Amino acid sequence: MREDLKALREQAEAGLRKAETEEELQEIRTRYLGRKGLLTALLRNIGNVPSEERPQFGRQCNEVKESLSAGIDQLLAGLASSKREALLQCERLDVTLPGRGVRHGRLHPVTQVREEICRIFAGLGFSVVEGPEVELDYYNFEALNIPKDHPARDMQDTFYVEDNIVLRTHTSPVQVRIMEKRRPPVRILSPGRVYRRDSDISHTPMFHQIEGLLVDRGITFGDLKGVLTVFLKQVFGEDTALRFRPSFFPFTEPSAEVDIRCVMCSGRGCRVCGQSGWLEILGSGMVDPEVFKNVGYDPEEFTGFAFGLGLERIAMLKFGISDIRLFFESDMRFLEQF
Ligand code: 2NL
Repeated sequence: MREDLKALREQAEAGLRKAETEEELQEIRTRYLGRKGLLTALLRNIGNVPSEERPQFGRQCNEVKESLSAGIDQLLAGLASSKREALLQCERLDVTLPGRGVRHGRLHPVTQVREEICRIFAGLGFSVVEGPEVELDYYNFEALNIPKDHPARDMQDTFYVEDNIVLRTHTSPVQVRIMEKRRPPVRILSPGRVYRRDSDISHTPMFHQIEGLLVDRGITFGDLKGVLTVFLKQVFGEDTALRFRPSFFPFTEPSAEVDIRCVMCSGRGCRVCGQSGWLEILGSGMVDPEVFKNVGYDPEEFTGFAFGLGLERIAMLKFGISDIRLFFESDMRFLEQF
């Protein structure tokens, strides 16, 4: 083999051994086998080769060309297959793995209790009404028979926004507003946030209340007892014993607090019921005639009863929770239990 062809072959083979990428291999192909490549040039100048060596030189050139081309193709194929192999490795997917669980949300315990109570009263013909949390002094106090200098204002420490504007301390003002607008019969339930300046293990400055109001001709204390009995037995169980105890509210007369037999100790006496065997659940009473006069109802024509309860307290008793502040800490470990 002529020296120039031999040198070219060795140079090209050394290049192939060093090449690591597809680009480098394509470059070698172009450099030696391209239209302006080195081997092509050698063949083009075959005229300079003595005529008796030409056939052999031509054949050898073609052999080098074939072997070089085959070498390049083989290396390219090798690169392509290891690239594919790497891709398969990193895209590997185990279809037999169990799926990732979807974490379900759930209703806050206070929401659960609110919905349950609203559902029970909906069954008794009550409809849900709502109103402002920032309320006029008039609707929160005056209209409910609690005048400015009345000692009852001390019963519920109030957040004042302005002179005559407060954060409502109960949801009764919503019911007053409804009575101003509608003639009896009225059967309403007003759930919502209320605010009092109070904070300890059983009080938070904001808590949730539900009040109910029923007004019609001929409504008696017997209706109050009947409706609240049906309601409390549905929430706490048919066998729950009840107790109606005389009480006082400026907006009802007579007034009664309703107790249930302690859900923790069944009346034997425990820490939750303060050894009394009874739990205070709600306040209630026959709507005071003064309140009716304030909304333009004739107390000689209409009577009615009203009641109010704290939702957190009900939820604490229902779920056995001992600290009211847990409801407002958004701790998932607590909330996920209900
Ligand atoms: C309690 C006591 C009560 C009422 C709320 C009421 C509303 C109107 C007229 C008369 Cl518009 N009364 N509401 C009556 C008695 C008791 O709530 O301990 N709440 C947590």
